Amino acid sequence: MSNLPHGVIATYREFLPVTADTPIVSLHEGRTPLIAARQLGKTFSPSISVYFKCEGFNPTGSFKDRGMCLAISKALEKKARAVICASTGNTSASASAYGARVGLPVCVVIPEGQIAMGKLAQAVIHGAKVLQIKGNFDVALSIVKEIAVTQSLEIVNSINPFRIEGQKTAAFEVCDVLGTVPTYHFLPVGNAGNITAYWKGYREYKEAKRISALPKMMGFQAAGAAPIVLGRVVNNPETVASAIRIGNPSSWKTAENVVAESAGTIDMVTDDEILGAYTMLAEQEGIFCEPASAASVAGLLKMAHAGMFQANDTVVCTLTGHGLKDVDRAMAVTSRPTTCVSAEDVAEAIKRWL
Ligand code: AN7
Repeated sequence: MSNLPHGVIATYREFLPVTADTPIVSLHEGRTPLIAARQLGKTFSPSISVYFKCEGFNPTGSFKDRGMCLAISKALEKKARAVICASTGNTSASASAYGARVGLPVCVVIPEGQIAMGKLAQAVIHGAKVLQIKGNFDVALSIVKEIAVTQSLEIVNSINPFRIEGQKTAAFEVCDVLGTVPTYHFLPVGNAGNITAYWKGYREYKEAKRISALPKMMGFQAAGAAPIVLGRVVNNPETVASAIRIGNPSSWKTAENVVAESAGTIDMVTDDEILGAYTMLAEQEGIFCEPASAASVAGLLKMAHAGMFQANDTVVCTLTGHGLKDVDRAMAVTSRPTTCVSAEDVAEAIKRWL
């Protein structure tokens, strides 16, 4: 075993609220790749650098693991009897895995039929108590908030401040790997916890003099689920990006502050733009992310077309979750059906294809 610390708590301990008494849980989250774009960027400006922060490489396939390891560690420290969350899928997958790792019971409350099958499978296989409700994420979260109080359970949604603390480590990694700070940081926005976390991370790194500037934070909601952009709660949010089908984000006000402080923006992209970016990433960059993640890249393309970038800008897009979470969507968007041929016709089929 190498002596390098593994997991975000061990790596960034000095920036995190842990003590000698905190039992640390880790599944080796973090240190996800920052992959330079091959095509994207060149199409609209040869001199800007675009990178993808591939959070789908985390142990349960999404960025949630960074915050969940800390939230579960702190739940253990205070000897919680169980944890609970509402989820559009990834939070429940992550909570279920980290809970299983330490033997802490996990209950997840999810909108019935609205979460990607891979994520549901994760909660099930890790042994969580899965409660599906007829109602969307916002309804699930309000129920969870109530029950957490009446039944004294620990909430591990991003209203739990330890989630944000853990997630800010992604900003540290971006700076550590780039050796500087990006000009712009693009990411999808649902509850707005992650944009809040990145901004906290960048600010703390600047205070610690690890970086000397701050990026502009660029958050993108799906057009059918864009309460922050519209300035009002969306009662029936709708989007193909099921992870961000959220109508009343928990960190709404904080996200508005992030945008104001960083001179960034929160804007929206249509489902068509999201799916366009999703397939483009898969076909031209070799990166399979889930639809919600592609909202960051759809946002980048939207801003590029509006002429926002200047020479030598560095842009990071966070790809929040892995494409394998939602294979149904991948099969539904492709215009290339698979072909069935008899074994003896394979050679001929290849000749015709090339
Ligand atoms: C892939 O799992 O809210 O703006 O319950 O799974 O921090 O909410 C997921 C959110 C982006 C939005 N990309 O992040 C949940 C949940 C993916 C996500 C977001 C989510 P936030």
